[in-house]
Amino acid sequence: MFNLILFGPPGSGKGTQSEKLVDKYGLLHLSTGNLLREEIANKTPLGIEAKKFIDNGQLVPDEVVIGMVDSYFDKHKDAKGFLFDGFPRTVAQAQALDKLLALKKTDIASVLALDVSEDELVKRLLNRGKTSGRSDDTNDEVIRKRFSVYSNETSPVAEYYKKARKFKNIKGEGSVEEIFAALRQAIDKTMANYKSL
Ligand code: B4P
Repeated sequence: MFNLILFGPPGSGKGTQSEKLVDKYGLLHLSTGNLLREEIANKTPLGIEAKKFIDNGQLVPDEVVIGMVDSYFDKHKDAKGFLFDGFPRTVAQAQALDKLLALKKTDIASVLALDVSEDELVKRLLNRGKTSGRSDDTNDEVIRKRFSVYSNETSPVAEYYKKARKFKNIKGEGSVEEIFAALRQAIDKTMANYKSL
């Protein structure tokens, strides 16, 4: 298997680039944000619980997210690799992911982090909020809260993968195609040197 993580703050373009990357590399797209929004749309108990956190700009509790990822793995046993989008968002999630992948005798090949300035992120999210109907994108205060959660709870995940020498920064500003090209270049290089477990 070949597994990648697309990392970055809210609105950095993880969802946008993931769609293109899964097409190009034949990986399965695992977006915890999308999975949570599906649960919310279906009004499942998990979705009803998760909505309270998402509407406040907070992270959904680790055990909920990890359980959801675990059952996604169960449903996709034949995947040749995963592209993790928006997961892991805490160090506890990163440790749980390592354990789940070890059970599958695989690991993370690389973490690609999209760098975008905060001003640009706010602009993108408010813009998306006009059409997406996403409650977490329309309120300036909730957006600011998401950034503070990112810096307190999610940025330590970058350190976790830097220690494992798997972390790579990618310029996340420019056209979607320019960023896609930079990601492809980094992934092709990783693939050429990657030794699976
Ligand atoms: P996510 O669904 O992961 O979404 P995101 O971080 O808001 O956005 P993303 O980076 O994917 O941006 P996109 O491509 O859409 O999370 C939502 C919420 O779910 C979280 O806040 C949290 O509460 C919860 N959650 C999810 N995962 C969790 C976890 N593991 N643990 C706990 N809680 C979790 O791009 C944004 C906008 O920019 C779009 O409108 C796009 O068109 C535009 N854009 C993209 N690229 C651009 C470019 N190059 N130039 C200009 N605009 C661009």
